[in-house]
Amino acid sequence: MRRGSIVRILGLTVVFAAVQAVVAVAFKWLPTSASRQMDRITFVYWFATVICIAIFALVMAVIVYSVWQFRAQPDDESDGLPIHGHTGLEIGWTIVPAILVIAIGVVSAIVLSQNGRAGTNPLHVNVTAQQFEWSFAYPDNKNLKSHELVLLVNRSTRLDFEALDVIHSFWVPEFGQKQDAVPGIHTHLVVTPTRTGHFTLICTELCGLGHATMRAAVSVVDAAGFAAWIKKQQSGVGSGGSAAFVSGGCGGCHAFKPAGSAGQIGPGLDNLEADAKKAGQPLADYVKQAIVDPNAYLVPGFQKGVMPTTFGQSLSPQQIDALVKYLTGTA
Ligand code: HEC
Ligand SMILES: [Cu+2]
Repeated sequence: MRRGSIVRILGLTVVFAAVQAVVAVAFKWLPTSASRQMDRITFVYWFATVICIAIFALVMAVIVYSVWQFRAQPDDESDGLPIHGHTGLEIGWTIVPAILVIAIGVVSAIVLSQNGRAGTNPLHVNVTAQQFEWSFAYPDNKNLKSHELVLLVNRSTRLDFEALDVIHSFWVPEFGQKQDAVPGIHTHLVVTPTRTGHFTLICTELCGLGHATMRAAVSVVDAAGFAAWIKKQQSGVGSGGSAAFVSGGCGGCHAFKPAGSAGQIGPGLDNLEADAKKAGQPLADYVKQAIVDPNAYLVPGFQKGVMPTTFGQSLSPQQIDALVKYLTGTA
């Protein structure tokens, strides 16, 4: 009888574990990893998941078996047996979970410490977060500035964060990690991309009205691609309007044919004349105001406070004039 019970409980355990294993494997719960750090985190997930599946299946099997096997008959009004516990069982269900939880803790601590290591020669990128855009500076490459995060495949990168206004948070789902950018505090994160491709950086800390639009393109490239990108960026940095359009990150939010950009967060900039007319302003004044004081006039259908209000300071007067000429087609 006792042996029969154990066999039945084990049988139920196997069935429950199989159902859970199917649920765990059949769905794509996480994005496909693109960093060494996420590979390690994924290992921790599976390590903990396998343990959880086993324990949950066993507990469910014991409960279901007991409910079914030891239920009272309809006319049975008698008391249950006076049982005072089972010391062996209690020691067992204390020690086994303790060992498992400690194991998960140790594995997690090892992964956390490995993920924090940048190695001896990381690429450095300074990340600036502000309402509502990301910008990146490359101190190893003459402090080159960009609104696209370009990383090298298989090269560890140390990202150092700075926030200019409120708390933002860096998250590229395929990299598997999140890191807050907090005003007044220096935070950092190590990323070692493992495959080339295009990803999206998402702000994952509710930071204001434009939070949902606070995204940036991330590209992982090989060494040749990186060198070519650096060269192209450095040659593009001048005082021209097209260069200011790139360095200002305007294309991330605006579609503008001459720049080949396709951003969808702000209005398209190919028909500014009509908008200036609607606002009742001369074209050049209208465009200049839209850049230095975006909230002064809102394009119908768009919200206040999404376009950064800092361009009046971050761009030089020459750059702003060049931008206005570029956007109005009078360059
Ligand atoms: C984070 C997204 C974002 C960025 C970056 C951004 N803008 Fe905007 N922009 C908007 C939004 C949203 C609007 C519409 C709301 C408004 O009028 O302020 C807008 C409006 C405009 C307008 C008025 C458009 C029209 O149809 O009348 C101009 C011109 C403009 N932006 C130029 C620029 C330039 C130049 C840059 C780069 C220096 C830039 N923007 C960067 C989001 C952005
Ligand atoms: Cu944000």
